[in-house]
Amino acid sequence: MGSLRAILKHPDDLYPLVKLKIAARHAEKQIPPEPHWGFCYTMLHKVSRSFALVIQQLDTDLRDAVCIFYLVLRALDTVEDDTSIATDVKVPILMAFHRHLYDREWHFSCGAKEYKVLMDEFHHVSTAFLELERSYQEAIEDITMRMGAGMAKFICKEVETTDDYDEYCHYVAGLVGLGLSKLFHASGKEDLPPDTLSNSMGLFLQKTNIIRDYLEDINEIPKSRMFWPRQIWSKYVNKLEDLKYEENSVKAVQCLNDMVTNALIHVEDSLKYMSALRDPAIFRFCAIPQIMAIGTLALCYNNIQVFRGVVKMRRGLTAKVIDRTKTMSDVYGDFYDFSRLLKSKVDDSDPNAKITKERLETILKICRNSGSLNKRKSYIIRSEPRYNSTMIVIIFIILAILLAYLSATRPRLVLWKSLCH
Ligand code: D61
Ligand code: MG
Repeated sequence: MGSLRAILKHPDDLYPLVKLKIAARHAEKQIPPEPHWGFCYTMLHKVSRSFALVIQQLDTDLRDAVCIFYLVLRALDTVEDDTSIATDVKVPILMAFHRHLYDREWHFSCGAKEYKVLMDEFHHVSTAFLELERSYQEAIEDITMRMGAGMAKFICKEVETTDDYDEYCHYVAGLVGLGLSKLFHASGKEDLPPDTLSNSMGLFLQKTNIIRDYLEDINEIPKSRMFWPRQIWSKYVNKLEDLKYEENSVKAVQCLNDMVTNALIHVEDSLKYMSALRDPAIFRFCAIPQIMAIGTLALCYNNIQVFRGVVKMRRGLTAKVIDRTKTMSDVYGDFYDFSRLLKSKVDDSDPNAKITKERLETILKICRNSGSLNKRKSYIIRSEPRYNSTMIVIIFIILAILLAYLSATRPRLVLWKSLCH
């Protein structure tokens, strides 16, 4: 019931949360009847925590292509991520994955839970892939080939320098950006942007993931996974895992702040990429994950919790972002708010304080120069809940209606549970 407290603390989260839940249910109801497409969309909802909803909002043929693109790469990543597969088995699978797309019989069992189902029944994904238009197939095949080769390269190589770090992130996420840009272009809805901009979109998301997932990756069984570049962490500790020990807290946070500062480099390109998009659905699909990323960085910066457990934006704030991101003004506004929040956390004693502030200032300036900041109301930076008597009455009525509704239809209790999850 921890989230009930969160809703009481942030009462205006309730409306977007309910709206999001309704949208998710609606999306689930729209799952196509053919068994292979049914499997793909069901799987998409199961394996992608954040991307399923935004993919679902795209128009039909592009949506199918992006859904298959996601599942193919998620399957490839499941092979990469399974630390129990021996290197000499793993490398050839990664290298040949793009060819398996054309073979309906092919499958390779690995991963766990829903990822294992995806791998065991991969024939549904290849069947759906074979029904896509050729231009979509070519883009997906090309990116799968390049990502598989890049992942194979890094199975045998550690992320030493920041250049290695950028190269690894290019393979696993920058290429997704390149592939998506090709798919958007093939749909006839968008121009083809420069590769460097598409790459930055992916790097910004992947670096945020790598920063946030420090503990999960280092504690991976049977073998820890290390993506933080030695060139950065060696300034603070002798071994990457030392960052998680309490006696190194000060160094750990400094290293974390260094990593966040490194990720901020990509914001400028990302904003440029998004500002060139024309289709509203594609725009939302691209913008929502980017806003979540800057929000996550603002939450992680100077936060020792990154080394102790999971640090995530609260569900209500995520729901608000999904609900309110419509135009580039919303993106500038959110980047502005989160950058200001981040800047307020920078302590002058931090070894990178100056460069961090410079990078944030650059972002703030771009947002200010967009000329769209004063048109909006910030919903991100607000320290205390603003209760008034009307609000309390409204919350009470909504809760009463919800409870009455839920107790009348027992199976729907699931809705309430998932809202409070
Ligand atoms: C616009 C909109 C979405 C974008 C984009 C531009 C540019 C790039 C990306 C999405 C990709 C961002 C990846 C960030 C999350 N990282 C991962 O999932 C890691 O795996 C990377 C390899 C598989 C990529 C699969 C993928 C992800 C998002 C997509 C997509 C394919 C296709 C279409 C749309 C979005 C990470 O996964 C494990 C984990 O996060 O738990 C890892 O293994 O490092
Ligand atoms: Mg991976």
